[in-house]
Amino acid sequence: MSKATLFSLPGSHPAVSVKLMLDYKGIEYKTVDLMPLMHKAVVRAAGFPGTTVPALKFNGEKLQGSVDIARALDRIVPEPPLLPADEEARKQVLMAEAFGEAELQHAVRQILWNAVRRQPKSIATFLEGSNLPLPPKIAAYTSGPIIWGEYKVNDSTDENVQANLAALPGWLDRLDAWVADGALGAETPNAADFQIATSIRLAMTLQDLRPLIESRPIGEAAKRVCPVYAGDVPPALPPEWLAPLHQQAPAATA
Ligand SMILES: N[C@@H](CCC(=O)N[C@@H](CS)C(=O)NCC(=O)O)C(=O)O
Repeated sequence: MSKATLFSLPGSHPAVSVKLMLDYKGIEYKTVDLMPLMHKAVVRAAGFPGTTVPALKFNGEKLQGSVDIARALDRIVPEPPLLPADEEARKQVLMAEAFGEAELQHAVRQILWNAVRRQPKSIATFLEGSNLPLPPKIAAYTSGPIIWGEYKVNDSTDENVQANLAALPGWLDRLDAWVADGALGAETPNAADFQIATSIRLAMTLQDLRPLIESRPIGEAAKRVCPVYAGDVPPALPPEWLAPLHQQAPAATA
C-alpha cells in the first residue's frame, strides 16, 4: 500500500485528529502543510470535492472530513479498529464523535480565532513542527490578513464566542461524564477520543482556558491521546466572558 498524503494547516485540530488515527493504525503518510485560506484553492486543485482540511489521499481515494476519513480508515485498514465491536459501546462512541465534530470542533475554532485576533503575535506559536515553507519576514507580513480572514470565514464574532464560552461548562461536564463511563479516555482509544482530544488540546493552547480544563478528566484524557499540540495564546479574552467557566471551577474540583 502506498504512502498516504495528508493535506493540513498548522494548528488544524481535525487534521491532527487524522494524524493520530494514521499513527494508531501504523499507516505511513507525509503531511503537506498549506497556508491558511490559500489552502482552499490548493485542496480543490488537488482534486478534492470540498475546500477543507483534513484531506487525505490514500489507497487511490481522495478522502475529506475527519469523520469520513475515520470510517474510510477502518474500511481500508481494519486493525486496530477505531470503533468498538460491542454495539452499545459503538453507538456511544459515534454519538460522542458526532458531538465533537459538529459542535465542539467549530466552537473551539471560533474561540481560537477571536483570541488570536486579540493576540496576533501568538499565531507564530502554531507553526512549531509544521513544514510550511514560510520565511519569518513573509510570515510577519501575511499574518494580519490571515487572522482577519480566518476570523471572518469562521464567523468568530464576539457574540458567537461568548455563546460558545457560556456553553463550554456544560460541554466539559458532558465530556467528563463520558470519561467516567469509559466512552472516552479508556486504555484503547477510539474515534471519539481522536476527534475530541484535539479540540480540547486546541482550547488548552489558550492561557485563558488551559487552567480551567487541563486537570479535569477530559483534559487529562486529551493529553494522553494527544500528548503534543503546538500553540500558546496569552490571556486575550475579556474576563467577563470567562465568568461562566470560573463559576464552575470550584464545583468541578470539589
Ligand atoms: N468538520 C470538518 C471541518 C474541517 C474544517 O473546517 N477545517 C478547517 C481547518 S481546521 C478548514 O479547512 N477551513 C477552511 C474552509 O472552511 O474552507 C472536519 O472535521 O474535517
